[in-house]
Amino acid sequence: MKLLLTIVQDADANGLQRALIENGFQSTKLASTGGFLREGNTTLLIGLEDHDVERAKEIIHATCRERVKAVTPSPSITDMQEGYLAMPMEVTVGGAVVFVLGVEEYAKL
Ligand code: 2BA
Repeated sequence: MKLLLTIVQDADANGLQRALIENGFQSTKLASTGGFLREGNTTLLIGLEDHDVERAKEIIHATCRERVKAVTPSPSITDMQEGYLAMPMEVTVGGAVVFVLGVEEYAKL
């Protein structure tokens, strides 16, 4: 058995959960925050059989879109004192970041 720890953008989360249910996969949705953008994102825990991993990854890939986000880094105090202006930059986020973890045991107690 495997656990797909799947980080997606909030805008894709409901559609992905719906697509997973339609294809017979269970998932648990957690609110999370990205370390770089410090914006909310969504982490889905998806427990499945080994032979279903590729099918689930296809569903994730088909559902989650890449988006370009504009970010303006917060200047440090030194930067502000020296009059530097923070330059906006663009980062491409998503579609999804997926960690495939081995599951030692799955129990409902
Ligand atoms: P964030 O950490 O908020 O990162 C958002 C996007 O910013 C990333 O998109 C990436 O394109 C960019 N980025 C991240 N760190 C950067 C840096 N040091 N310099 C320039 N750009 C940077 P994704 O790669 O699609 O990641 C989306 C979210 O997935 C991340 O949100 C984070 O919550 C999670 N994630 C990605 N890689 C991870 C990892 N190795 N471990 C844990 N979480 C991860």
